[in-house]
Order: sequence, then C-alpha cells, then structure tokens
Amino acid sequence: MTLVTDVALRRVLDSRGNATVEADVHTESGGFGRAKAPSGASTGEYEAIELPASEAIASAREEAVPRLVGEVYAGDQREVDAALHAADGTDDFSQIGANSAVAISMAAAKAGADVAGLPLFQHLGGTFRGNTFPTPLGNAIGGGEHAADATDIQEFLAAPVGAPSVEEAVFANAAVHGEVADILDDRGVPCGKGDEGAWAPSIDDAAAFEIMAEAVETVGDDVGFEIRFGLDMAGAELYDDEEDGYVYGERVRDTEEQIEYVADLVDEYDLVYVEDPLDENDYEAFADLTDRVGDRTLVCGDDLFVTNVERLETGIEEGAANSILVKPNQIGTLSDAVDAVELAVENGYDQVISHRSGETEDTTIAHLAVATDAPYIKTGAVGGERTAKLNELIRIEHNA
Ligand code: 2PG
Ligand code: MG
Repeated sequence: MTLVTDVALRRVLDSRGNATVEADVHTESGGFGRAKAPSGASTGEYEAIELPASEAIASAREEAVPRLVGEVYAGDQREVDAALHAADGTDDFSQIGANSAVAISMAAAKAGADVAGLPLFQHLGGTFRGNTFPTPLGNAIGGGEHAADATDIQEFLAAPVGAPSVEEAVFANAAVHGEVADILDDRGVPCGKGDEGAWAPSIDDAAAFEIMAEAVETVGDDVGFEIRFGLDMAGAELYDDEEDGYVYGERVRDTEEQIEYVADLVDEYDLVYVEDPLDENDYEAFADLTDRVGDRTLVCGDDLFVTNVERLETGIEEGAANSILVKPNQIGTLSDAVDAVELAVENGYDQVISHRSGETEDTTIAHLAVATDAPYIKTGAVGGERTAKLNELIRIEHNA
C-alpha cells in the first residue's frame, strides 16, 4: 500500500451536459486512479447531498484533500472513506458534497488497484469472482423524470435472465432496444430518447407494457434464451401528498390500489423486477406488496433505501422489499455502499448495482457489481456512458 501524494479535482461534463466532479488520486509509488461522480434526476429524499460541482470541488480541496495527501494509503479504502467522512463532518456529505466524496472514494480505489496491479473488481474483494456475472437490466422505454411527455412509469427494463454470458446478455438488451424502435415505427409513433438512452415515446403505460412484452418475446425467440422484463416505477415521483395517491395523468391510485395494480402487473407480464413501486416513506406498503409478490419477483428499494444501512435495517425489520438498489453516490463512499451490500446479502436481500440518469464514462459500477457478486446491474442498454459499463463487463468476462 502506498500513501496518497496528490488529489486533483476538476469539473467535467456528464451525459446531460451538466458539470460533475472528476477526481485524480496519485500515490507515492506511482499509482493512479481517476473517477467521476454520476448524478440523479429522480433523486431520493434521503440521499447524500450533491453540491454544485464547483462548490463541491472548492470545499473538498479545502476540507478533504489535506486529510488525504500524505495521510492515508490508497489501498486502504476504509481509511480513505473514513477521512472523507471526518473532513465532511456531517451525516449526509452536505459540506464537501457527495459528488466530491464519491469521485475521490472511487479514484482512490482505482489507485489502490493500480498499485496492486489488479483489476478493480479484484481489488474491491472479488478475488474469487469473475465466473458469475450480473444480469444487466437494460432500459428500453422510459419516461417519468427522465423524459417529458412519455410514459408515467420511469423505466421499462429488459432482463435477459437466461443469457449464457454477460456478452450475450448485453447484446440481447441492445436488440430489445432496437426491436422496441421497430415496433414503434410500425405503429407510426415518432420518438426521441430519454436521459438514459431509452425510447421516450408519447404513449401510455399500457401500450409500453404491450410493446415490451412483444419485444422481449421476439428477441428471446431470436437469441434462444429467456428474456423477461421489469420496471422502475419511481413511486416517490408518482406519489402526490395532496392527492394522497399515485398520479398517472388523470388517474389517481390510492396506496391499496397501487399495490393491487403492481401485483397484477407482476402476474400479467411475469415481471422479474419491480423497483420503487411505492413511495419512499411507505415501508408498510412495500412490506404488503413484498408479502404478495416477493416470492416471484424482485421488489427493489431505491429511493426507499438510498444505499443507506440504517434505512435498509428498517426495511429488513419491516419486511419491506427483497432487494436493494446500490448507487455509491447516494451514500458518498464505496465503503458505505459495500456495507449496504453486505447487510443486504446477510439478510437474503439481492443487491442491484446501478448507474444514475446523469452518467459519465466511468466504469466503477461494473467492477463493483462483479466484486460483490451482484445478481443484477442496472446500467442502460445503449449510449456511450451506458455502454462504457456494459463493455467493461464484457472485458471482465473475457479477462481482457
Ligand atoms: C433510478 C435512477 C437510475 P436517477 O431512479 O433508479 O435509473 O434514476 O439517477 O434519475 O435517480
Ligand atoms: Mg430508481
């Protein structure tokens, strides 16, 4: 392990054209790591705080860099992340920004891997990993906060559960994305893409379900393995306090109706995955739904858990959800993200490692998914910032 000798921070572009934080970590023995923070649009109320990039950089230069340079070893991730917490001094990274924190945390991990001469996933704990791979969830149709005038449900995700390799799975998702375009074209529906590269047509959710069902079946027949699909409903965005229910255009569903609706969808479309079907404050409703369909689908908490061990503990106690979405920038460091994974796994919850809607070419989450043996990774289907992770998974599979 070698001492951190320099931490450089700068503003770079993310996929939405917004400024984000890039961190470079250098070590005494010439190790180097570079990482960038992603950024959410449908952010959870309880996420760690992302500051404007310039502010986060200025604050981290003042508070964090002096606690890292000459003070911590790049290979000791816990020490690096503890220094970030100490520099910040709050419980939500509102002082240095979770965007600065996560960029430095991930860059230090890469520098540690560089010093050790290991691929990042091995450095992160995956020495015996690399033979099983996460199934990629590929966003093919989307709306909600990620695209205007499209579906109410935020993401319709292809899930190539029967794929024999990550390579075939990645190509299957791209094929589903392409098949959706053909179906939309046949129906004469023009459309652009949302923030994550999914098609964002002006159709209702019912039409999107039909199109997804057709697309996964057609591509599944073509490739000869099972492809199912799932959803990110981003329930906290659909939920309206004043309406006391989930708003779908003109229609409002109260909590009971929402649970019923989702349970019916799971059965009608054989959904393999349902993320945030309910509001981020409603553990009880999550528990009710999990009770009903948790034996046959993954009920995943994203805004519900925000990669936060305390919120996950509450969920476990209440039986809310059976899987957790893991986004390192929601909590600010890799150590915190891994703590959430470990607690999840100990309690029989599956972890799904995830991108954000605002992304960069950073590939850390591909390595985190392999390192933690995650059954799923959610990182889009097409678009350079998404394929950066997917292609990295293929390289890991090929030991390249
Ligand atoms: C989500 C994410 C990623 P955002 O809700 O799961 O798909 O979206 O990054 O906008 O929170
Ligand atoms: Mg989500």
